[in-house]
Amino acid sequence: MRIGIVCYPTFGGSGVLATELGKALAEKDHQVHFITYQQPVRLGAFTPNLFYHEVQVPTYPLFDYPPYETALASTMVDVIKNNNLDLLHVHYAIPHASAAYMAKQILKKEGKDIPVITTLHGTDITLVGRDKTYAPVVTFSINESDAITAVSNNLRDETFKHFKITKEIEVIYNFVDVQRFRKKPFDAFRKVIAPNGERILLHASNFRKLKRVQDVVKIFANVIKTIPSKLLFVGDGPERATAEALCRELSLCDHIQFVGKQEQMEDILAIADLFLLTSEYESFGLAALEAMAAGVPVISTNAGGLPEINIEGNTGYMGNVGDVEEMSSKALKIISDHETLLGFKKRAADHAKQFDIHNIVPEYEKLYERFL
Ligand code: GMT
Repeated sequence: MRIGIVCYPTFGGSGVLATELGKALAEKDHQVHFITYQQPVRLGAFTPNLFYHEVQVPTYPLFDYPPYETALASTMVDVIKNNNLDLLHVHYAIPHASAAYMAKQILKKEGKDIPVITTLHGTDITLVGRDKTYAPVVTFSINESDAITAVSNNLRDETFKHFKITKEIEVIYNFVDVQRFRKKPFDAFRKVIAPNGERILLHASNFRKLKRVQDVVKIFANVIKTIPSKLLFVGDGPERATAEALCRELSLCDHIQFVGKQEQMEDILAIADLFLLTSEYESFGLAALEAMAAGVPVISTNAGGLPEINIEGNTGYMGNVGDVEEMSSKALKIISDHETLLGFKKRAADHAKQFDIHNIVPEYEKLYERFL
């Protein structure tokens, strides 16, 4: 098949998932064309069957806001026509689904019917998409897609709750390449972070408000009172400064490191003992799934789709949003005792296998085949 993939090229979960999907499809001999404004961060080195088309957005003194969506739709038309694509798969509704609708209409006039599949990822529905500034266009373009998928049952339900959707939404869970995340810890790296054998706690995100990163610091402050430990923050974003300020306020700077955006998550996860995800909402929580695949148990909130991947008392534990005390005591339950920790690590790794790339990518292929 010849497939166009449209996504955000950044470190966000939707872009990561879309990129990994494209790479997996290319390995299975499909021809994959990424259409984005920048090379996706996880795309890596050149691979046969993988193509990248950059969306150029010319500026003009008249434009306070250069019309990205128009440039995107035009690039879609160009790439679909010149590469004779069979279908277009857009990740994250805004503005990808509406640009795809526009491209589809243009191509229809020229006699080509291009099926459009829209995958909903989370904030395109629960936060940004619901804003009345965007909602009419989001609703319309989702309904005009030939197929709609959501990354969890929770996101599917949220979409029906907040938008007048007239079509079926199919749930295709996010996936992880289990093989890639099953890495042996690099001892020298572990020693640098935790020189005295301390437990290593980890949080990775884009530090948006909704991640509640201050709760991560507060949980760590409770944990370190009982268990010698270190906390690693991976990623960057608007709330990083607030989290750093809280570390200083609580005199925890010697035990917490902010390492910024990192591409080799598997190497970092390999040395971690516990992953913390304190979000107010996660449609799925791909970062938590990657942690589990690396054998790292998860303490998370029970918001959104997180209970669909983090199994209470099995792969980790959950707490209500903001309930720092509950999440702290559950964190201690996991890491206080070596045998208990090993049990959680093993079960987390085993559970992640059901979301393995080899199980989920065929679901997308089956969906695509329906439109050929
Ligand atoms: O969580 C973010 O801030 C990034 C966001 C995105 O759109 O890139 O992630 C969303 O999509 C991921 C991949 O499907 C999910 O794993 C995340 O849970 C979801 N984020 C939210 O729902 C907040």
